[in-house]
Amino acid sequence: TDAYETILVERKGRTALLTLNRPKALNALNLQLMNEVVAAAEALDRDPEVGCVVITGSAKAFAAGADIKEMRPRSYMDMYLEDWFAAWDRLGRVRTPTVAAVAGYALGGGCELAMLCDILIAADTAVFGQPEIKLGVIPGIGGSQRLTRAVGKAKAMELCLTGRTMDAAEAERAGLVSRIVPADDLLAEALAVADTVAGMSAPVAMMAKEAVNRSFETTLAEGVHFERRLFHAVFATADQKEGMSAFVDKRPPEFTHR
Ligand code: CO8
Repeated sequence: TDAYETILVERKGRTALLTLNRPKALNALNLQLMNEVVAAAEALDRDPEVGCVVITGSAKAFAAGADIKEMRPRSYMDMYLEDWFAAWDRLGRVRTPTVAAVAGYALGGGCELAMLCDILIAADTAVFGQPEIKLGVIPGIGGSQRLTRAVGKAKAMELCLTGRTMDAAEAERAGLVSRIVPADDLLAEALAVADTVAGMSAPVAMMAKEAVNRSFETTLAEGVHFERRLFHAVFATADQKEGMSAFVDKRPPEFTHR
C-alpha cells in the first residue's frame, strides 16, 4: 500500500480507509489517482479480513472533479482509444461494501466517485454538482445516469444543464446522501457505519449489496426473483445459523464471515 502516491490506505480492524491525497489539486482525479484507487479497492476486495471500505478526501474537497489540466489537450482519438475513465467502472464492481465520506467539494468526477460508493454520508460542508457543462463537456463517469437514478430527472437535468451545485441539505432532501453529520464528526461517523457493516457476515453483506444494485439493472419481477434466490442461498452459510441461533439464545452473534 505504501507504493501509492495519490492515496493513503489504512486498516482499522475489518474496515479499510482510503483517503484521496492530492491536496494541491483538491483531489482532482487524474489517471494515476484513478488507477491507484481502483487497484487499492480491488486488493481490499480480495482480502477476507476487510469487510468495508471507506473512501474520503480532505475537509475542503472530497474531489473537485476529473483533472481538467490532464484532459484539456486530449483529442477524441486519445479519449476513445485509451477508453478514458473506463477503469472507474471496476470500482462499481467491487463486492465489498463501500462508504463515501464526503466533505467539501464533490464536483464532476468527484460527485460521480461518491455515487459509485454504496453508502454516501455527507458533512454539512459538502457541495455536490455536475458542472462539466461549464467546461464544454458532459459527465463521463456515470453522473448523468447515477444522479438521475438517485435524485430523479428534475434535479439531475437542472444540475447537468446549468452546472449549479447542491449543498448537503438539498442533497439529503433529494435522496443523494443517506445522512448529514457535522464536518468534525464525518470520519468517525463514516468509520462507525463501516464497522457496523464490516461486523456483519461478509458474504451476506455482499449479497445484500448485489441485491440492491440489481434493482438498477432489471425489472421488479426479475429483481424480486433474484433477491429470493439469494435469500435461499444464505441458508447455505454458517453465518445464517449463527445469526439466528444468537437471536434465539439472546446473545450477540459472532459471525465467521462465511
Ligand atoms: N482539475 C485540475 N485541477 C483542479 C481541479 C480539477 N478538476 N479543481 C481544482 N483544481 C486545482 C486548481 O487549478 C488550483 O490549482 P493551482 O493552485 O495550481 O491553480 C487548485 O486545485 C485549487 O483550486 P482553486 O484555486 O480553484 O480553489 P477554489 O477554492 O478557489 O475553488 C473550486 C474550488 C470551486 C472547486 C474550483 O477549483 C473549481 O471550480 N474546480 C473545477 C470543478 C469542476 O469543474 N469539476 C468538473 C471537472 S470535469 C469532470 O469531472 C468530468 C468528468 C468526466 C470526464 C469524462 C472523460 C471521459
